[in-house]
Amino acid sequence: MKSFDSSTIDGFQHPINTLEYRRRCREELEAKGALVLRGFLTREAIDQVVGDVGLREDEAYYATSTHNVYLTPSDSDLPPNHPLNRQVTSSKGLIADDQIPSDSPLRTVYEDPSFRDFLCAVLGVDNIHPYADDLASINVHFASTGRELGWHFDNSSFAVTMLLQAPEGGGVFEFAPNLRNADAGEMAFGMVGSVLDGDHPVEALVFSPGDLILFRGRNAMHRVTPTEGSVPRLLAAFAFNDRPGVSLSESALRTFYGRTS
Ligand SMILES: O=C(O)CCC(=O)C(=O)O
Ligand SMILES: [Fe+2]
Repeated sequence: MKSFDSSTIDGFQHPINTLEYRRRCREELEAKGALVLRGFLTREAIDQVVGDVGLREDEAYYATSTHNVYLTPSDSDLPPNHPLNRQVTSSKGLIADDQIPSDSPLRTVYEDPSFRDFLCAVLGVDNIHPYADDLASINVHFASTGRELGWHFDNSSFAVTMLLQAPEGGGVFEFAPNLRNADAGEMAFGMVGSVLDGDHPVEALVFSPGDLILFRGRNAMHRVTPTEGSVPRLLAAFAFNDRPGVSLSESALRTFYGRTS
């Protein structure tokens, strides 16, 4: 397994092997539901990644684009303005793990044992594992002008992402923290409705290329506003599973990637 060196992760600003740094990160994630580690990837590594994957935008897959906030089917027994029936648009595209070069710094980071230990310590989990399929582990999201990611809750309990390229305008990550307790079965229809109506306060997380973001999106409703200008927003998403050897189901692969291998 590869191990990171100073050309990939800025270990001076982010001493991920130290207990003290891990504790600070964990406290901040617990307090805010989000943690932004500024300048985590070195400039050199960002340039290499953007150079590699920026060229593959025409290979990006664009999944069907409307969904409710819960990413569940709508319910025709309920009125059209019920949160289960209110549709938002997601128009970003993505490339899958098998389209990312084998020597990409994204892989160096993803596969690094110290990075995984750091994530486990900060997220408070025993172990994390890559997906067993060829598509899900590392993805790069593309949002060219006008493209966005609509309001939603994540299915997974945590997300690990890294901004690679910022657009000239828009592309803002907005969230409404602690909207519900998903494990207690809360749907928070009232508050979800007011976020969709623009009546509930939301926060914006501002991040720059190279920043690593840890986010708990199961209970925090969030979205990315439409990109403005000619520079696409590029974001890497690192996906992990709590058990080894798990693949996304065939139907999930078809939904997210339009193919199964
Ligand atoms: O693009 C982002 O910053 C967030 C992505 C996200 O929320 C998701 O993929 O579920
Ligand atoms: Fe999300």
